[in-house]
Amino acid sequence: MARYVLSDDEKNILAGIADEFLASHPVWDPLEYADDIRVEAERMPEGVRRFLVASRGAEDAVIVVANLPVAADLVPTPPSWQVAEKEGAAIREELVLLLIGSVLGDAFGWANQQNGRLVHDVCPSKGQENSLTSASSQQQLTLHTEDVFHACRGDYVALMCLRNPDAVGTTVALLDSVEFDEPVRQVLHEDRFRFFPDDSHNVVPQHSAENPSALEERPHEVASVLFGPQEAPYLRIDADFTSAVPGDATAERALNEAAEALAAAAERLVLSPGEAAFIDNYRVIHGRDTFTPRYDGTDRWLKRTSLVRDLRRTYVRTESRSRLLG
Ligand SMILES: O=C(O)CCC(=O)C(=O)O
Ligand SMILES: [Fe+2]
Repeated sequence: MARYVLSDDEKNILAGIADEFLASHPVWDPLEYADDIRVEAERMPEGVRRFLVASRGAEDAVIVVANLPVAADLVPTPPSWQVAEKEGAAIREELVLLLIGSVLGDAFGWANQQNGRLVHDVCPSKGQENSLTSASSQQQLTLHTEDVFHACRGDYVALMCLRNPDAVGTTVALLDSVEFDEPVRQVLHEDRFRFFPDDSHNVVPQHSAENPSALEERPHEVASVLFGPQEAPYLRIDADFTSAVPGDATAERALNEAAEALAAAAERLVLSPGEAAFIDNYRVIHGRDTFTPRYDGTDRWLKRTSLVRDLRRTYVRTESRSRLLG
């Protein structure tokens, strides 16, 4: 894990850049402003920029930046992302996340997730306690590759913490920390697995405990779990939304083994307010521990976005010149 803690001076400079940007762009439209935000990021203090560029080059598994500015008078944690969107909650923090993230990659969103917003809210929501989405709380969020189903998923999932009063852990498991036996490793490198859209994407048919077979009907990709350089592979896996192709018992065993080995290797990262983690979505899977939601405005609250290293590869793949996929 690579970590950089801004000095208070650096924090104030970053807050100043964000305030100036918002004063000159009164209507917050991050999809529209993403390129301008990268230009402004050049004004950030050199130390943090050098750190981010070096970490990107080294492909550090988890990149953490701490002591980022968070408003002293932060509004109460919204009860859902829908309310956060309606109220424009914590916009300056969204901008700070995009400023830092722009050094690592291009932010993008999904048309069918959180209403096509570029930056999402992660907060517990009533009725979602046991869902398989980030709005859950009382159910463990299984280790996953973010947006495992899509070839254009992010190179990084970016999480910035605004509140975390009960020190709830984000779980991370590094591919580098596990070793697979040879036959299993080889199977994981073969196109014998199906990757389905998760429940945070507003896809039909809706999937739930009552309707598990709905997952199978969702459009999906068939690909390998491990890919890229044999000596230092990348991975995609989400035990809840990945399965072997029908009838392939060997692939199914390999998948279960991989999920178990990664779960056993999981570490805990407790994000504090003002701390952002950029999780390498090709080398690390992540999830979250359970917690008891408060629903009184003091709950855990993160801002989230996804970053690709080069959006133009996405344009080629999706045949659409858009930061919004799907
Ligand atoms: O809440 C967390 O720490 C992680 C949630 C998550 O997996 C996500 O927002 O993508
Ligand atoms: Fe996630």
